[in-house]
Amino acid sequence: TQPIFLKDYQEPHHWVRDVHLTFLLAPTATRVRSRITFVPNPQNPGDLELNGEDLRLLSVAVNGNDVPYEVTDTGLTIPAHALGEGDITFEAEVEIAPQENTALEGLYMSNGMYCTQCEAEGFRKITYYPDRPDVMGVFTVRIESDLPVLLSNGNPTQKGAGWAEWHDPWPKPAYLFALVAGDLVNHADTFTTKSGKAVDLNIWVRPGDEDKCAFGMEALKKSMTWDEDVYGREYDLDIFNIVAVDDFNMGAMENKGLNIFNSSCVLASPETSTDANFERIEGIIAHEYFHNWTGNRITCRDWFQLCLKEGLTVYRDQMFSGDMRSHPVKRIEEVLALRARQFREDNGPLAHPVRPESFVEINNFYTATVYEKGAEVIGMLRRVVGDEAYYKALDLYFDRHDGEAATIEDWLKVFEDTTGRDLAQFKQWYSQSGTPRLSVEETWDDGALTLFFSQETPATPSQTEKKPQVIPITVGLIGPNGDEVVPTTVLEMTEAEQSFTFENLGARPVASILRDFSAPVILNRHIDAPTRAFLLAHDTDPFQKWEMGRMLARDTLVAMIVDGTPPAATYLDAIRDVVVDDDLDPAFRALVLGLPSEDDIAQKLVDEGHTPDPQAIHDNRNELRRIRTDHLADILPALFDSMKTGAFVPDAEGSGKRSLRLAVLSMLTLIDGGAAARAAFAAADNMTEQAGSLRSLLLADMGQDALVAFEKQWKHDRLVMDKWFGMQVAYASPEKTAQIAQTLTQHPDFTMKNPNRFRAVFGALAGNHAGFHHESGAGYALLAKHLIELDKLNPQTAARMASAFETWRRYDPTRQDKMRAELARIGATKGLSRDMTEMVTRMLG
Ligand code: BAL
Ligand code: ZN
Repeated sequence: TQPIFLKDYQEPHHWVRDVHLTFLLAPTATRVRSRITFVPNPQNPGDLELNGEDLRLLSVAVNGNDVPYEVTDTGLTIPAHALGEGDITFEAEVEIAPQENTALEGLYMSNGMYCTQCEAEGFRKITYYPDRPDVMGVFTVRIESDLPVLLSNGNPTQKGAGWAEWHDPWPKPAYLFALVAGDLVNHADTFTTKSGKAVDLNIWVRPGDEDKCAFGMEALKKSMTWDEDVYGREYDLDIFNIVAVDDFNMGAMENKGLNIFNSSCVLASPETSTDANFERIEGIIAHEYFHNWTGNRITCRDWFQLCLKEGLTVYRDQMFSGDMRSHPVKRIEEVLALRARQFREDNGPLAHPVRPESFVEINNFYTATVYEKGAEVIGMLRRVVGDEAYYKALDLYFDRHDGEAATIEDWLKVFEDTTGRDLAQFKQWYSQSGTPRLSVEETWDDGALTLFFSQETPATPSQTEKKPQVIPITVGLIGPNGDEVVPTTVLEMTEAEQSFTFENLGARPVASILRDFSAPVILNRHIDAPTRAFLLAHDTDPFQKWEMGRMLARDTLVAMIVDGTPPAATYLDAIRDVVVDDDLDPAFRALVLGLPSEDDIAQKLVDEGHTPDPQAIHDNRNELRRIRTDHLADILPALFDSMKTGAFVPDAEGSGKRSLRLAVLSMLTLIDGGAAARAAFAAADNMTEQAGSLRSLLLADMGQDALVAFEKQWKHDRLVMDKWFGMQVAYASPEKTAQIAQTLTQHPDFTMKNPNRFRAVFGALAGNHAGFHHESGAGYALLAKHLIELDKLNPQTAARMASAFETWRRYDPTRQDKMRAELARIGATKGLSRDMTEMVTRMLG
């Protein structure tokens, strides 16, 4: 459990040229034969060092001969003196037991199917190999098994009864290796690239799921076209396979030519998937496909550079989703997610830079900071250099680094070379953790409006001193009559304090600041509620328009909680004006109706010097829901009816209408005794309406009958049942939350071995703020108990879910003691994984 450091990076002693693998598949005794050509690295001569874990070694040879070697728990080393001169042919045979692999890392089994997950360091559980991303080789794979479908990376070369061979011509690191063997059926299609190359496309699923593949296939073809049109990137193999697997730690994995997906992130049908599921599936299919260039053709030199591929690929999938749907709606959703996960991380003991400088277990760094803040950094870079330079720099990146394992330095250098700019200060976004606080004051002087900005980043673990960052601040000005007098302008802040003046203005305008959320910062700006309401009504920037409604709601809630101030008419009327405005996109109106989450309010209270009381936050938020409902009561029934959609189409328009309709339904449920929600539940012909009406009933504590009916209808469908497990915990009242979660763990369909099911129950428990933080401490104890159990089976998923405790310092001493005690209990468990040990240590640190 010693940390490793970015500063200690060294090239390997040997590079790999080619790799031949033969798999003789058997559940408890799979044989893996390898023949690997190693090329000595003249820059760093030394022993041949191979990683390997949980392998039974059967034989080793170098250039056909026996050699001395040393085997430990973590690898195999052959001393330099035994290697001879020149290239080395290394051969080995090992035995592994995929059936016993519950960690879902390396080669494992899921419902009788063999499947791999090698990122980040899973390949070392398959055979001895230099399992590091800078070592790239050309793989040829032979699979022997009676199962009908045998897949690996690259193109199929030969097959016969009980065997198949694959060859991947593109050199790749081991983390992109994949193998699948199973009784699978495919949804097939084809795609012709811009240069006329025909590509076979397949989505492989278990029999019975073939009717849930069409949407994913369309998303794949759209992604392929988009990457050609927008980034000039074509696909580079004859075949592209996607496989759906039920037991999977992540959402999906970009293995070269053989993407493996958590079935929840690819299977979709109107009856079983919500609009949010469809949107997520489209985004993840795109994300994994886009990795073919940003991740696979150009990979990372070492795991510290993870954001090089993830930040860029998230940024690309966000652009794609905006193009496919609605940019404003997508941007608001991105910011909601960023604040909920990344700001929360940045504000607590797990804060780390976008490019971490040390880690114990890399699996713990697949975080919102690396992914989502990593994408925000690219958005800022683009804003700073401009669109044209952005695409030029990307072209240069692909030209210069194709086939390489690159670094953030390489990435920034292409921007410097394209623009002539010095990006040294900008680079701090990769090294400095914490969310900058940006404050603004303004003065008006004879036709000139001056904005004074100051920035400060609070101390984070192991980083007490912070330097000023480059912050692109987008500003527009709105005149008193509501017309825009200055369109969006990018101000580039580089100092701790800096002012910008707009001159020759007729009358004092209202500034709209941080349009489109141009930087991942917390903006402190004191403007009164009427000014916020004015911007909510008149801002031409949809993000800021939404943000003003959000701020009004947040300030209203904080005032209710802190000193019992009732909601002001300014807020209630402003919301009403938006909700009835038929010129506005229904999806946008639904977002404006959304209230800040209880977790958001807790953090805001901390920022303002208060200790959050989860029960008070919950009660006041419910009270505000009731007050708003009364204020809008006369318009709700008609609005609900007018947002009814016809045949289900999972596009932006249909999903927008349904989201407004369901937001209205949850208000109606507070005044009609649940009549409309029960009727909608009974009549629903799609999962969006069915789950949405069930949610309304659960939130009003009237969902019992509907839950029973839902279970009866969907018992056979594991993905829908994940919703059933999750919703009743997510929307339970605080005093019942832990008990409901506990009872669900006794349900015959609950299993610790399926990450989706575990997350359904325990992710919902952690996400139910008032329930998890109930004063009894029952939520903390229940989660800790199950994390300890899960850690024995699947450390990666257990450790990630432990971040539920990352906010422990926010709360009162009694809750702090309880949370700390549970963390300590986890930490004291015998045989705790490296993953979990690191998480607990950092959280208590
Ligand atoms: N590379 C891990 C899964 C993903 O980010 O696509
Ligand atoms: Zn990714």
